[in-house]
Amino acid sequence: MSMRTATVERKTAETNIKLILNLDGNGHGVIDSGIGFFDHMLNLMTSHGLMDLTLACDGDIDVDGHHSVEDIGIALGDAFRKAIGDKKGIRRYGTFYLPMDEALAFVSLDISGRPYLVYEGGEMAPMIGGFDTELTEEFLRAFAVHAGITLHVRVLYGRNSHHKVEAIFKALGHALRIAVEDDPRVEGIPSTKGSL
Ligand SMILES: [Mn+2]
Repeated sequence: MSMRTATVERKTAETNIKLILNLDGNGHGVIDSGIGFFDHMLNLMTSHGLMDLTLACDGDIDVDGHHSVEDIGIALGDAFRKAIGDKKGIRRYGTFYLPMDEALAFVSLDISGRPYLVYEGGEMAPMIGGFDTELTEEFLRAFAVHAGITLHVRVLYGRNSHHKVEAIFKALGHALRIAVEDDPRVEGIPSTKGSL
């Protein structure tokens, strides 16, 4: 299988994003979203997902982080959908529980072509550094819709908001890695309908 890569450039009045994604990478991130904590999260997702991600976002963070985080979700979802291509030979499903100290996150996803997000993050502090915590859900929705995946995310328990969000992004990386993995026993597209 050749490297599954995609490049996305997306420019609006609110954000200017350049992104290169390689699903068959080694976990290398070169990430500048404009928001330090969000860089930390995207680096973790990249590292634990064993993808390579180069990302630069010049956004209107003088307003707040909303446009940048949501638009990065859109661009990353578009890149994922382009990179995964015809979905031949992949495992399709990925599920992972990830502990981060006292917090436990669960991510289960299906590279289905049917975008859906179920998000149960629970209560968190409103801000983590310069990151609005509620933008976690906005990122996940934008990513799921544009990637064309069914995505379920839940924080089962925990106390520290940094740990909870970190557990989500690490779990997402692992679940994506499992789902995109080449399975030599899968013949063609892994669906009895013959398409995803
Ligand atoms: Mn951390």
